Amino acid sequence: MGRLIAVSNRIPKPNERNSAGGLAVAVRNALEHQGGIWLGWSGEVSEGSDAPKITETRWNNVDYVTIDLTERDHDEYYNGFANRALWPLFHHRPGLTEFARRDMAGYYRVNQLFARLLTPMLLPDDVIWVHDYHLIPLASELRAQGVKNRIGFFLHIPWPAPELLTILPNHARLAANLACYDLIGFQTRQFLDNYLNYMRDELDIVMDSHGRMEAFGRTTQAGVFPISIDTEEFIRFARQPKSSTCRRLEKSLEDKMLALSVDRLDYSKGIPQRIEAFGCFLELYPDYRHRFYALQIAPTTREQIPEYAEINREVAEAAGRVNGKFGDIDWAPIRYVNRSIGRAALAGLYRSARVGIVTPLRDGMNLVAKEFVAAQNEEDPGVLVLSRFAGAAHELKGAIQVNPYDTVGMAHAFKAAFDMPLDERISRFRPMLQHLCEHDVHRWCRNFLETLSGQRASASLSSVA
Ligand code: ADQ
Repeated sequence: MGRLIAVSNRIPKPNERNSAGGLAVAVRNALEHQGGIWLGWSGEVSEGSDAPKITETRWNNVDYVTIDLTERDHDEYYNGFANRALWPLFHHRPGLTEFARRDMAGYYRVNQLFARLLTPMLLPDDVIWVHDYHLIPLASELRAQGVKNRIGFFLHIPWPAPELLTILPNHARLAANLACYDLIGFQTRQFLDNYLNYMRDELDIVMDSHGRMEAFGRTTQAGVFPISIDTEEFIRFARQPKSSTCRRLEKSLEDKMLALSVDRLDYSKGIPQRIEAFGCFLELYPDYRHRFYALQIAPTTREQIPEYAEINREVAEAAGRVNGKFGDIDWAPIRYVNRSIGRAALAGLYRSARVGIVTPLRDGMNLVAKEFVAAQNEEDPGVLVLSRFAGAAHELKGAIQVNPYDTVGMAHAFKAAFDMPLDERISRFRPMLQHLCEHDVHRWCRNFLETLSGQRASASLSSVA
């Protein structure tokens, strides 16, 4: 087998082992095993428009190649087309979608830059794996440079329903760009179906029973590859002696129950809606006053984008409103922490919580839901309240599933979660943990790469294969 070439918008630092998430660990393991290259943006923005600065670091059999973006590229490609057009639209928020032709041109320009940089580094039997919505056109740019290697793409976020995709002026070009890959991976069957329905209805291209289709003179294959976590590692983290953060939290809870939410501060995560649902819960069930704390951990992300400043304000206001209305001199229901927490400490916090509340309005997968389950104490597990619109809902059937737009429904679900007896908590938890032990991120990585390199006859077409 040839080398593996991974390409993603951001890449982890080569020696940053403990802080890297499951995805970074799994991709890095595969890279170290096969040897290869990981190419991505350095996270730095260079001033002026000189030739981009490229940095190469070799570490454990892998070349990490990063490139700085110019201010203009950063504005148009990253903040613009990727995060103000594709991200909101793919999360079904057309009202937040800002489409500018200038940004689209920047998006294609940066993809072309990545392709030009990568092409001379490639050997004929290298296998290329491209990640996420920032880089949809990369295969078509590589093909334009004459690259014949096998190229796979995994979309971490949802693929939208066809009628929403067609809002994008360049929808046909984008869908055709995707067809330049040999393998296209989606998180769920629903997102795959959205893509296939678009291809059938708009372009008259139909998939066979193996997930293959003939499109634009080549054969491409699509499948479902639900991403997961490094389950074993997370279980280990959660069983370690409690961190000082965790001890401080537990002390501050006194005898009250903890409902925990952990998200990036993003409008797709449903954070203000969830806080309002706690207000509704206290209105409907006043007996629960003084009996729990709802802790929301949500570090700011993408702060240069106006919609993210807005969500920051909305969350702070919602927390203030609910605390003002229902709080007392010695208790306030909502605790809001606007910063990130390390992975090992996070595992301990999940384990301290009676309820995990993961209620995105729309989410490709949501790894927090899986981490919460893996971190639980088998003898006394907490309850997961999970949005039906998270990709994870297709797998975690033991969760209490909710509609995050239904405030009253969520309030009832919080009550059911707080009240759930131990035997029911255990019977819901066990199959979920078993599923996560069998379907971890390493299996996800293997499945994708074996399908891409042709070692598996066909791609899986379901979330629970
Ligand atoms: P994200 O939208 O970033 O990822 P998610 O899957 O929930 O969302 O989280 C990714 C990682 O970030 C998790 O390991 C989690 O622990 C960590 N994280 C989130 N909030 C944190 C916080 N407050 N403090 C510390 N760590 C935090 C995108 C898609 C998802 C998809 C992933 C992977 O939007 O749907 O699950 O990619 O494919």
